[in-house]
Amino acid sequence: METATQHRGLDREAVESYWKDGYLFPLSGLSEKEARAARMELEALEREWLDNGLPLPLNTYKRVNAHVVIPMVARLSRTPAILDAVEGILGPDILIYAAELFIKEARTKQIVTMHQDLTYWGLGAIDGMVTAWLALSPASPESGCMDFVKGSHKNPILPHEDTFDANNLLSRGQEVKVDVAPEDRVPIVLQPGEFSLHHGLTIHGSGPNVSDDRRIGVVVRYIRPDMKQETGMRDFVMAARGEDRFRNFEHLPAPESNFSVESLAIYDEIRAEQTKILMRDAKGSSSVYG
Ligand SMILES: O=C(O)CCC(=O)C(=O)O
Repeated sequence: METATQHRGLDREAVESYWKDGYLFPLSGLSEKEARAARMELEALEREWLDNGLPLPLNTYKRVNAHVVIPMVARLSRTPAILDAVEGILGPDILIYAAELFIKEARTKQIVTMHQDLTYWGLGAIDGMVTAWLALSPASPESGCMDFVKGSHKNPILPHEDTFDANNLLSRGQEVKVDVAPEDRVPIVLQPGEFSLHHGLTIHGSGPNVSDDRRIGVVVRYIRPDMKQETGMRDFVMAARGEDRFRNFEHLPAPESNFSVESLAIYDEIRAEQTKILMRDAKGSSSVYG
């Protein structure tokens, strides 16, 4: 396990707490005003593009690799305060591995079963990946905020079971085969503009949104450039900060306009490659992967 040697944007205590617990929150990413503006921009995009002839459902683009086709997601993935905190964990060289919008509409049954992110990604049980979850609306137990299990990142990748449940926001509906006691679930309450960080092995999940508002999370996975795709298949990143001296991943351009022809073509290529990695050995199919 890493130790607290780097701490730009995070003090030593915060870095130590991340490595001890496997997560850190709440951290400030955007002001309330900036978070409101980002939510308005997203909701304008949803109105404009919901029924606008996209090759795949809008929800697929939002849920997987949104940074490839939506400039605001690429921009939010490079939010300076988030990168400063990530730098405290990963060091100065940071790549964006994935960015996703995890949205639960008001009063819906969608959940995320307890899981470890790194299970199917082919990157191994690594310390060099951290996820930032940025709230654009209140994340609370009522709205279905994430729950983390403290210290669970010290486990290896544990066995998971695929459920392919339609109410599960995960691609395979995967669930870790471990009983998590309700008292071991730490609710990650965030106000709009705040974010949490979690380790790729931290066991986490979230319940349904029983509130009257949408629960909107911008979820960005950052890696150090020395990480590798262990399956030997092609894999992709977008530059965030510092340098990539390893070139273990193919670099993607940040999109310049929403769903441009070029970015949609890149999106399809990545989706086809990542489906091979993420859905390998799957016994069912996913609505977001092929
Ligand atoms: O948004 C959620 O409820 C879960 C997100 C998640 O699993 C993740 O960020 O790794």
